[in-house]
Amino acid sequence: MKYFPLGVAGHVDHGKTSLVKALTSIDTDRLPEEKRRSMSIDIGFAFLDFPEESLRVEIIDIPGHERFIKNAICGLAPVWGLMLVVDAGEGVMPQTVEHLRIAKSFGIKKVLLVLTKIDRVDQSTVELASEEASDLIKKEGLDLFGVYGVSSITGEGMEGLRLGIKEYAKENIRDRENWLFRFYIDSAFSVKGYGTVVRGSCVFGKVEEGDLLTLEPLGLFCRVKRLQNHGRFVKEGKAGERLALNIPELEPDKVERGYFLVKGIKSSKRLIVRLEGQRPKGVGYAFFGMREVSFSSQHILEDYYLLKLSEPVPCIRWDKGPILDSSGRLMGHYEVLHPIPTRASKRFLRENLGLLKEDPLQYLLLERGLMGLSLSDLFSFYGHAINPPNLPRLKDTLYHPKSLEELAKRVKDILSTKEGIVSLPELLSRLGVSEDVLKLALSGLKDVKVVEGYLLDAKRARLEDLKGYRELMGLLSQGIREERELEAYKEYLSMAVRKGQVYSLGDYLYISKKLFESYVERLKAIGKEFSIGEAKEVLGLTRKYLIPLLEHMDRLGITRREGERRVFLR
Ligand SMILES: Nc1nc2c(ncn2[C@@H]2O[C@H](COP(=O)(O)OP(=O)(O)O)[C@@H](O)[C@H]2O)c(=O)[nH]1
Ligand SMILES: [Mg+2]
Repeated sequence: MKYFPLGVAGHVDHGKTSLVKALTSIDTDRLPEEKRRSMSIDIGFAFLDFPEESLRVEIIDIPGHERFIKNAICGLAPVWGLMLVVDAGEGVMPQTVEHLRIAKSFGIKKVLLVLTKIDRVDQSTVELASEEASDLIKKEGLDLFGVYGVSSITGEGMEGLRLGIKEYAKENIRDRENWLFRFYIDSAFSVKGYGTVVRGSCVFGKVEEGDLLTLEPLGLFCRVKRLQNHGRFVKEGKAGERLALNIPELEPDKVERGYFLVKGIKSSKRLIVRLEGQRPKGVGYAFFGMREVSFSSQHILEDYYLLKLSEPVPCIRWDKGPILDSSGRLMGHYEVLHPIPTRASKRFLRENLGLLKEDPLQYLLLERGLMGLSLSDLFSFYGHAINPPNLPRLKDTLYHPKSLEELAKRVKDILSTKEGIVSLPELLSRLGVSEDVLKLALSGLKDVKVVEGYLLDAKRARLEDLKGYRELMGLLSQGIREERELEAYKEYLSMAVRKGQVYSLGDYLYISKKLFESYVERLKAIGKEFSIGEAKEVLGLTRKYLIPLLEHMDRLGITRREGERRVFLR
């Protein structure tokens, strides 16, 4: 089954609730006060099935009275389509315009226009209203899907509208099932035997029995026990669907309209946004889904602002919503560029705004620097998983190569002022990074090593300060050693070789420079040349060690082999 949330909006008394009832047989005015005043106060819910398409259109009936603009905003927050209802006899009225703008502010692009009460007026009046409303839609920068004239009393035009709704839903349905779960709560109550139930709209992703969710903005964890769609138990719910979730762990009085249930979307009290329309002076109010949050703003450049919110919101990139002033007047809308910024300095934001617009991944890597960018933050930013790019990485954290290069450079600078050796804990606290990040940054540098709690530049450091190094040199000054005997000193051995204090003779044999030189001296005592037998006698070495030693002397240009003898060259 696919779901398509459709908002039914328009001026008060233009026939929205009657139309929904005519289409679905559901009366969305359920409150006693709504019955008494025969006027919608709160949002109402119904559905229209198209079994042949496995499609359920989830209808939200929006109250039209100007006093209930905030309820109208809540009703339009989760929809993917707008059915704009205009009384054919009355034409466009203030809330016709207002609802259209609210829907647009949430990202609606195409509108299905319905002219109601055609039983009361003649054809030319219907056409006039149609033209007026169509012009409005275009003027507001929206597209018109189609115009449908209906009467909820006589049923005229209803079948055509039903088919229109089906086509409209198919055309505008969003593929959001595989996104991270986000749910807008519109009410919470307690049911005997079940405990807390929250009702609302699933706008992204999927949810199933047993899922662990986070209630925002409180940041509470809670588990879903059961789910219903319009009174019918279901195993899972998905994007576009209206759901009641049984969450026994939550107290119903903890939950307010507009709270979110999310899975994997992080909340933030700061957002980088583009603002369109008028900007409220001083404190402004923005709707994030059904939640109204006050904010102050700091200008970055052009239409771009940093919003500081009074409470955290779980946003993703490209989220949109309306902005109101303190008297509840619609001012314009925001569009989120960055839902979880960690850097807020004006200079950084100004310098990198272009990057944030064009290449958000590079921006995130730059912004996070040596903190790294976790995949969970990356997915939360977009609202869905993406293939992580090929970058330096520790487990699930990505790093900008440039940040690591800069770190490596800083380390080198520090090493150069410290004679090539610095205590690791001191270095880490000075740099404010973990050992793993440091090692990642230094992985390309052959000479820089971590040993015995020190970071050192093997070429420059006084290796004699290290206990292990002294032990190794002790072993190597006693005689030629095989590599397997030096297993415990691997790190030191490679440094000593690179520093030229130990020679590798090949065949996995090593000798200290000092011992090597003393062997050379002893051989020189024989004369200008010597035989292998003489060398064996003087040095007391087996052929296994002697031959590689002599060959190394040849390589260094100390001797030259002439048959069975060697001649000193210097
Ligand atoms: N004649 C006629 N009256 C209608 C029609 N649709 C709604 N009405 C009446 O218009 C009034 C307002 O309708 P309602 O559905 O509550 O409007 P809403 O405020 O937009 O939900 C009610 O008295 C309805 O009976 C229609 O198609 N024809
Ligand atoms: Mg109504």
